[in-house]
Amino acid sequence: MSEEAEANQYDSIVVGAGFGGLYMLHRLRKLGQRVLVIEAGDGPGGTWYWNRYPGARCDIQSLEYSYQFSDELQQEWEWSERYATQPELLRYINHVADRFDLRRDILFNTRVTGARYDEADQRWTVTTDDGQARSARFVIMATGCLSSANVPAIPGLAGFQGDWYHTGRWPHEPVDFTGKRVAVIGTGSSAIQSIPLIARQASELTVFQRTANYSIPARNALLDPVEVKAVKARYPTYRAENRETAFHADFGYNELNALDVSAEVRDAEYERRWAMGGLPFLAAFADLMFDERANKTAADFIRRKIREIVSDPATAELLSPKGLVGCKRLCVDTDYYATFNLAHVSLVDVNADPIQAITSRGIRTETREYEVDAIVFATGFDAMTGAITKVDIRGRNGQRIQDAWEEGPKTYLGLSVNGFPNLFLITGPGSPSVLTNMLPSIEHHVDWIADCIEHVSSGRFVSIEAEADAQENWVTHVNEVGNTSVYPRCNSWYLGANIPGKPRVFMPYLGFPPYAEKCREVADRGYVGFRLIA
Ligand code: NA7
Repeated sequence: MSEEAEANQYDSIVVGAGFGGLYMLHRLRKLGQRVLVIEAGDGPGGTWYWNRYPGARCDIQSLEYSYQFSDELQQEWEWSERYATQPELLRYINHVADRFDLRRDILFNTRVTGARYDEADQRWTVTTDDGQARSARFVIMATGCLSSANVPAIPGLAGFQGDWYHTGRWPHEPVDFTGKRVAVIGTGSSAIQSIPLIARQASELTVFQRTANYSIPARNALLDPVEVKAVKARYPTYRAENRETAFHADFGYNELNALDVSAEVRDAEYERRWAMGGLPFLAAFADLMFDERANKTAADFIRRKIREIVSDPATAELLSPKGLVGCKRLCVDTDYYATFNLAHVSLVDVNADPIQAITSRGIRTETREYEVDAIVFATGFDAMTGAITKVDIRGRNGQRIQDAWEEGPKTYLGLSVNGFPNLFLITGPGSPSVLTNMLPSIEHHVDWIADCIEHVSSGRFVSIEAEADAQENWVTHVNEVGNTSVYPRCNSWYLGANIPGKPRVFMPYLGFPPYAEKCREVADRGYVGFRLIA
């Protein structure tokens, strides 16, 4: 083999240098592997590299949305706020990359375009947009659940004379909207975080809403050093306790059911959680995500709050979601609803007045044209599968992953796909991923994958892949469990409902902590449900 060909041979190639890819590299290096991480951006960070829109901030507390694999790291890093901003998260990720000397094995500014499994030599050939091909025994997709930006196909965008942005592909330089007329399309989490800040600069802000969303005040604040010290004094225990909860986070889960207590007790608990702020609102009662009548009590409470905050009754009504709370990802905001009390901010219901086209001057709905200087698409992502199916992945017999997933994603444990040997997914569809605090979920997967690769590489096996039966059973199980909850009853990105033509399948697995137990048991029993080829 020529020197050049040899240089392109790796034990593992990891796609993506976000939280998942960085920790995967760290773990695989410890196995003595030759690893390459390939990253499209010019720095590490994944989600937190791309989502630089105003107000971008994590909705999980920073003391928990951080790595726990190194106690030194979690002890030495000082978070400044309860919910970290995107710049602070990016600083943290860069610090991790430096502290563990990760950059030397990351190829930046390079996008993976294809990965083809060669059955003859049982290796993957990974191709990139620079025309290069590299070979690896294992490929790990650390591509993130919310990374394939969705810009809706509204006719006319190319002819728009102003500037346009997608929240998930925000420029690296700050964007100044001072004195500008701005349109925001979408009212999901990214919109809800950015709208109050855009409104501070824009001369006019028009928000185009398709579905109103529930949002809870963040109550963000500087972290209290006394609280930080208390958590750090028992950090590993704190983390272990949180791993015993469904969301893998310190939400103060209440074991009581909303329907088993009086309306007064219920409202007092909702008031308490509203004052506390953030996602723990949904942990107010144990039955909120499992019983529609219970869920309605929480939804009614939030709708009441919206009516109290928003002065114009018609706007308040429009901002009040009609469906269940939480079955679409709950949002966390700072002054979102109150922003609609500002005279220069208005709301357009695109259901009543659909967007027809983007013109050179703005947005044309059925009834009128809105002239604007800038359009912000806060229109979300092709979630959970988009970043994987964008890559031309071909497994055994040249089978394309797009074809294997034609009816929706099929995996075993969200980690492996039948027909795609030695390919692993970090927080893939069929795993708890987006229904949890992503950081512990990522670490759980990376640890499991690293142990599995160590097992396969111990010499006795050349490859591992999900068995077809185990995969079918897992997909059925994920759906059955999902159907015990209210999650599949909304048009959310959990179901792919936001992307025209995407099969409607509930993709994440509602299953921690038993899921972690299941993964452990599968490995302990010699990777039951996987086909290991010697
Ligand atoms: P989301 O939550 O998917 O929100 C996207 C928003 O854009 C949502 O309100 C959509 O309405 C709206 N949308 C999408 N396409 C259109 C079109 N064609 N016309 C009008 N409105 C549209 O993405 P985010 O980036 O806000 O948040 C993603 C996650 O990041 C979030 O859940 C947190 O976990 C962090 P729809 O609801 O589909 O009717």
